[in-house]
This record gives sequence, structure tokens and C-alpha cells, in this order.
Amino acid sequence: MDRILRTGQRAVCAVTAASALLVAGAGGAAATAAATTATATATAATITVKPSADTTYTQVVQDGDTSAKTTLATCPALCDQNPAGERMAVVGFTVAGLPAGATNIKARLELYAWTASASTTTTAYRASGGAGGSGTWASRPTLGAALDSDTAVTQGHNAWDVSSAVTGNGAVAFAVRQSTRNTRVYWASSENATATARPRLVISYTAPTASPSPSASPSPSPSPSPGWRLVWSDEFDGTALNTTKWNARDSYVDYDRACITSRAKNVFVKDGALTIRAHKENYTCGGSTRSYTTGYLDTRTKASFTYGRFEARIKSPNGPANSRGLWPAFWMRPDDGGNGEIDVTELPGGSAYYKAATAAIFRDYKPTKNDFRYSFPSGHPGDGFHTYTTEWEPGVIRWYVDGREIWRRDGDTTSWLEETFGADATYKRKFHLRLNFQIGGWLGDPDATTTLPADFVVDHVRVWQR
Ligand SMILES: [Ca+2]
Repeated sequence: MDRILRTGQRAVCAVTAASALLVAGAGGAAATAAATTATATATAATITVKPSADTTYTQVVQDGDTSAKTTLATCPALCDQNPAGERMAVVGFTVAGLPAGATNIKARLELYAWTASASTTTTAYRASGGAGGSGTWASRPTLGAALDSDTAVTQGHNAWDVSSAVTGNGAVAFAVRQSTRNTRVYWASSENATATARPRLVISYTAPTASPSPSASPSPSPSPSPGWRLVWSDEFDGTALNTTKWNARDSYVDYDRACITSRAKNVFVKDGALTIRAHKENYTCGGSTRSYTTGYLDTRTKASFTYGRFEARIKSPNGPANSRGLWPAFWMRPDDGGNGEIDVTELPGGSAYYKAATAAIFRDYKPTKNDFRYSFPSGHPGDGFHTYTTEWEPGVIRWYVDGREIWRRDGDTTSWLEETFGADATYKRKFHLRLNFQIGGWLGDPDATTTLPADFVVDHVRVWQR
């Protein structure tokens, strides 16, 4: 087995159910994202964020409010005639998908109550963490300013305006306290069996520009902000792969159902673009015959970078049907083969995945990772060329699709970011680029409906640094 490929194992890449819970839109059916064009240059959109954690903090631990997580409870200081009976509900969210430059951001915290309760005042606060805590009163989060109050509880969803606490992507937590009516109010938690009753954060915003229309043929992509200097690129303008820039591998990996070949049948440059073409054909590699062939490029020993802006303009082969088991990706691994992976984008096919582009970073493959599935507000990665960009800088990594920021990670979100992607004087790490087109694996193998041959087309790859 090729050691370079083996050290880049990524069988655990891409999405988990947990990450799909963070943002509506992931997984398609959960989507409540709705985009409408307000003007030629601004787009109004809504995203609904599901809780990453929640709990009830209570002074009366024996009543089970913190363990019966199908509900959250609130109650004032004198609750059920117990003077030490206060409970508050704390709910955390990880907001992602707000584009850079979004304006008119409005956020509404919604909790579902099973029973209406007149003359019951509830107030939402910004909470400093604590949503995933033990639920004991001693460990309750610090509360910020009151954000919004309501004087009655209605059966169904109740809403508090928490706009001032949501200014961009990242983690945010809220506490709801009850100050009148000396009886508990029960709210559905994120573990409630009724999915539609679970807590949610509904965010509306105006995006600065509309999505560029995908074109059928290669064309320029969004320009980077000033300060970035182009240091490496391949526009794929020739008639053959430039092997001074790329290694085209002949190999195989355990998690890929295909044999990887450098044949022109699998990897070719034509009409200004690179194509990695997967075929259904019997081929022998590693002493056994597999049913597919594909291609795999990397720049190891030819181009490696510490920090930079990494971009590829890509057309995925994956549409809503006939794409199961097809998994193109543009990603990076360190030359030293150690910890760390940056996925600029992964574009797995299949009806459950084709709408989203996955951004991810890995520390190791145990796996310690952060990942995010970005669902296109309209269209999908396979409807034309789209530009996928990652800016890796000291202390922060940002991801963009078609020039819009979709996600970022920093030391606050990711404790191991600096350890894995930092570059101090004694441990300056260089990462090389990878383009591959995996067939099958843990998101599903191709089935009888999968259309092959299939083309993963790359118009360009560009790298900038500052
Ligand atoms: Ca090109």
C-alpha cells in the first residue's frame, strides 16, 4: 500500500449525525432554510439552528429535572412551595452558515411548552456556557443581560427575541428563567421524541450578495480580499496533467472500493479543466480485483504550505439521483504524515448527501474533528461549477463557498486548533494538496442506480499567502 495515501486515511471524514444536528438544512429533510431574492444584490434568508446541548439547572436535584432530559423545566425561587426550588433552562447552539457581511440579523429562541400558563413571566438571558453542564445549581452558567421577556406561556412554541446576542457564527447559549407562577413549566428538550417540539434558534438575515449563478463552463471565481498574493496555481490549461505540480497515484486504499490509477482513462486535462473520471470496470490492485477505478492526485514533495488561502473551482458529478457512493474531495494533509487534516470541501453523493458541501478539520482519526455540512441555499454542488475556499491563518481557519463565508474555527471553538495547525518556531508544519474521487465507503457504496463513468471536474486550484 502506498504509504502516502495510507497516512492520509480519511475513512472517518465527513459528517456525523451529531454535526447534522447543528444546522438545519443538513440532511435535506431537516431543512427549513428558505432563500428569496429581495433585490438583485441582496438575499433574505433564514436558518434554523438546533441545540448542541441543553439542560435544566435546579436547586432541587432529587426531582429529576436534570436527568429527565425529554423536558427542561423552569420555576421561580419559591417553586412548588419549596423556597430553594428555582430551576432555569439553558440551551446552547452552534451557529454556522451565516455569510460574512450578513446584515439585519434577527434571532428568535423558541421553546415548546406542553401546557399554556397565563400570568407566567419568563425571561431569556445570554448565558456564559453551561448548556452541557451537570444541571446542579452550583455549576449554573453566569447570566448576561436580560434579552427579552414574555408574560404568559402559550401551549406550543414560545419565542424570545435574542437578536442582540447573535452577531455571527459561533457558539451561543441562553438561559430562560421564570419569575412568576409558583409551579414548574415544562419545555421540550433537544432529546424529546417529538422532533418538531425541540428547542430551536431561528435566524433571519440579509446576505450581502446573491449566489453567483453556476456556469456550464470554466470561468473566473470570486477574487480574494486585498493582501493575498498568488503563490501557486494550476489552471489546467494544457493537454496533459502537469506532473511538476501533481503526483497522480497508482495505488489503492482500504476505504475506497476502487483501484486508483494514473491512466488517462482516470485522470486527464482537457478544455481548461482537470477531470478525474471514475469507471465501473474490473481492475486488479493490491493482489485483488476491484469493481471500480478512479484517480487520486496530490502535491506532496512538489508544493506544500504553512498557512494560506486554498481554492478549487469544482463541478461535482453528484445530483439528487444516481450519485450514491461517489465522493469527490479537495483536502490537505501534512507532509510529516502526523496529525491534522483540512478538508476544503467534501462532496459525497447519494440522496441524503448530495445537497451539501462538508468543511472539516481533523486533529487525529480517533476521530477528534470538527465538521460542518453546508447546504446550498438553492441548487447543489452538482448543478455547475462552484468555488470552495479555505483560509488557514494563525489562530483561525475560514471556509467559503462561492465567496461566502460558511464556517470558521478558532481557538475558542476548537481547543486543539493551535496544537494541530499552529506553526511555532519548533514545529512549522507544511501541508500538501489532495484531489481525489473516492468510490464507496462508509457513506454508502454505489448501487445499481449509480451512474458511471462519473466526472469530478476541476477548473483550477489556486493558493495565496500573505
Ligand atoms: Ca481552468
